[in-house]
Amino acid sequence: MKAKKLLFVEPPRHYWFVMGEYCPPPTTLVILAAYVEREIPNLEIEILDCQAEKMSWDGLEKYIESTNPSIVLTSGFTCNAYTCVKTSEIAKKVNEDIITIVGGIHFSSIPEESLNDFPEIDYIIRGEGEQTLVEYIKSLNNGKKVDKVKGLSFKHKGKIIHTPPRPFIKNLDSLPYPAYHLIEDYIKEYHFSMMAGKNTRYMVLEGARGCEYRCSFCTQWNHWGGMWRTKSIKRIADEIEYLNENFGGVFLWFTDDHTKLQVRGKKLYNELKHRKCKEDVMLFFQARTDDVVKHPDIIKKLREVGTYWIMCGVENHSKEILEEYKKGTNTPDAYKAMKVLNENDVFSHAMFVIGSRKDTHESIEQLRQFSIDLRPDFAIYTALTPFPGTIYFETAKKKGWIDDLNYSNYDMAHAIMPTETLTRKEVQEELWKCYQNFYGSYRRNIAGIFSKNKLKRTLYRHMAGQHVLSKFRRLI
Ligand code: B12
Ligand code: SF4
Repeated sequence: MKAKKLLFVEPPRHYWFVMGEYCPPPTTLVILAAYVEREIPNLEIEILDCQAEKMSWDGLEKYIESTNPSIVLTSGFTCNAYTCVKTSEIAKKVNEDIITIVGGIHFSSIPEESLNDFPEIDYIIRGEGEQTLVEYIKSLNNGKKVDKVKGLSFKHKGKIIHTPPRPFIKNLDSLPYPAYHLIEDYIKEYHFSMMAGKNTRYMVLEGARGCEYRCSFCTQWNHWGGMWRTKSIKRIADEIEYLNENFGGVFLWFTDDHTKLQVRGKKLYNELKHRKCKEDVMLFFQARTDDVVKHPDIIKKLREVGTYWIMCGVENHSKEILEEYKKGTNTPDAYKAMKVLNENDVFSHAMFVIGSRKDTHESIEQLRQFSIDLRPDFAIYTALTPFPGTIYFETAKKKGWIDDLNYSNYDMAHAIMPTETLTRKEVQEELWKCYQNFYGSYRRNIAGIFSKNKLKRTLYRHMAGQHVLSKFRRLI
């Protein structure tokens, strides 16, 4: 069989209630589709975004029936991996001959388990997807055996085959621009109400892949081979300009897990400062607290070229817990980082994790107090989640700590494990108390709702309007 038509599907999904109402572009799919489009020009390629189309599972089935693709492809991480399985199941129901392919961190981390549990998945593309996907299609279309393609997992005569891992792409600038042109009809739908307002166009772009740190709860470093690769600064600035000028992208969220201000911050400022788009865009980055602290001057400069929002993984106040997480940061840096962001009018977003084995009612209470003392504009509390592919997952599995094996709950809002002294239910309750403590404060809410800062006003109205607290309460 030859592949003539590829259908990339962003399935119907639940959004993450903590961050309210949003519709994200299917970033992974536009990145993959662009590469295939360039490398195999005669292929018909389509991206169906069920979220933007507001299409149900029934609608998806009818769509697949009417378009008859040769291959259906989906991407997902742990909490939404089931939507990839369901999409593959529907494709097979419509036509058994449709080839189903999935990829991403979750499936790459547990290919064996996934192929055993879900016979509707034909292939898992592990790790970096672009080259493996193209080689797979070329092999298929040239009648060659696919077992020579690196980075694939599949079942053959009842046996699971994992081909050797694929080396990573050396130069990320060699990747084409994401194929937003394939989803042009949907573009007006992409927004992130809480972060930028319903009418501000939200797009996601990639400046780098991977991370050199080794946090025990994080999947990213492992997925990307424990290294950090960046596009050139010129290329990053060109992409910002491209999305802004061609597709009206304004709120631009960088996927980069480790921004590395030290290496790229100043250069990015120099590259953007002469470009007109800097006045129109709102850039969102993730940064480590130690990186922010070392470079207050760069934060100031990046603010001048459109950086509105920086998210820092503060994680915890306790030295022992930070060590357990192998985070390599400390609390003095957390205080300084929030101060640097606040002083430079960059919206400060701090992430916290509760539920370490050593956590007690008292230690979580201390974390709550710490998170208030830090004075971030926005605090998000999460439950320690043993994502497949993390060091934590392996340990937790071995020691029998995992209480909830339903991956659709692995969204960091559900408690998955107890601690040494708290039950899972108590961890869930503590999580609710964290939000209650930060967002239930009458004084802070009034100050937030009437803040001079537009982002802060939008955020506090969202927290009140979306009933985030009561949604957390319901999880207990
Ligand atoms: C942008 C983003 C979001 C956005 C929008 C995401 C979206 N479009 O749905 C928002 C803010 C909404 C979001 C929400 C959440 N997110 Co998020 N998010 C990201 C982020 C920063 C970028 C994703 C991205 O586009 N990456 C770029 C692409 C190119 O990388 P990629 O998907 O891995 O794809 C490559 C390969 O993996 C492979 N591949 C992947 N899929 C496929 C499919 C096929 C067919 C093939 C061939 C290949 C292939 O090829 C690609 C190119 O090489 C990632 C971190 C990261 N850097 O990836 C976190 C991340 C995916 N999010 C994460 C989490 C936990 C969440 C939330 C639960 C909330 C939270 N606590 O942060 C919610 C869940 C939402 C939901 N219910 O679905 C975790 C997932 C961990 C895990 N193992 O499950 C990540 C990894 C962050 C982290 N550091 O841990 N997220
Ligand atoms: S949590 Fe952040 S710093 Fe730690 S490994 Fe993951 S991406 Fe890197």
